[in-house]
Amino acid sequence: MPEAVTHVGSGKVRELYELDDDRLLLVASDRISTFDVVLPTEIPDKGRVLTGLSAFWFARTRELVPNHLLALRDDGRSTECRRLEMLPLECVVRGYLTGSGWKDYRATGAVCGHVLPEGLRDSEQLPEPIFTPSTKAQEGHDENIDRERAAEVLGQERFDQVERISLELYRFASAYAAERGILIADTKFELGLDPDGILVLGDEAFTPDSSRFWPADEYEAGRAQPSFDKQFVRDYCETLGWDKTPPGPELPADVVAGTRARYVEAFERLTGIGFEAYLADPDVALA
Ligand code: Q0N
Repeated sequence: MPEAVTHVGSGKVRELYELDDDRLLLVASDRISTFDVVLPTEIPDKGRVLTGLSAFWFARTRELVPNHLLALRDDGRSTECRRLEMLPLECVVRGYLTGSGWKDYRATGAVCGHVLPEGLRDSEQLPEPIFTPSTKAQEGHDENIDRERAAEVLGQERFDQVERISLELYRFASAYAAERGILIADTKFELGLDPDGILVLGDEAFTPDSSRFWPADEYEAGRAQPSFDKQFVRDYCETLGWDKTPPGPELPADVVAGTRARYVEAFERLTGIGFEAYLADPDVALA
């Protein structure tokens, strides 16, 4: 008998349900988006890879900051979470200059109020990682906001704490991943408050959907980097002359298989756990 659940939200590729007053169920689907469009073809096990990776990072960062994870379900794609009061901004950390950070830098020389050295190139590593929060847009792209605005929204003390924790999380995970051949160019977290006002990490963490993963052995500043996970999909889409507006194209079997293999490879490299072992018992990600 399935439990009664109320759907409380959805992202492009994940769903959130209410379990009771204190707990939510976060379910990661196998859907994939590219150029901000969800494609009609799924990548088998993608949701399990992302859920397992996120659980792995939650287990390893709990000393830095508590997180919302209560339990991993046997399906490997669903997590029971503590219900939080989410902060009204996205916590973004950038270690490399790409995406909207690169765009803002080229236009203004700064990103979210961080004035950067002159002459940085596309995808270049920053002298230090920077905290670059953004607003949560209902639809469309999140908008970068400067630190003054973010401090107004959160209050200075909470802002300082959120920035410090975000940078600590990024430094920890990016160093760990780099040793395993994956550069985490940037990443996005969602933080919330528990009923005692303690800051808690929610959502997913350090997955390829919430971060840009780049293959370290192909890294070269001065050009756009290949994506560790989505490059086959992007390359295939580019061959079609698709205008990148919905609906997106179906993916052929070889692109699906190659992409699934990249997700599994990211999981295995970062966690050191065989993906089959994760499927047999998801709790190995927490050990
Ligand atoms: C929550 N979102 C953001 C997942 C992400 N632990 C929590 N408590 C209360 N609210 C949320 C969480 C979490 N995580 C986070 N929305 C609500 C966007 N969602 C979209 C659906 O997938």
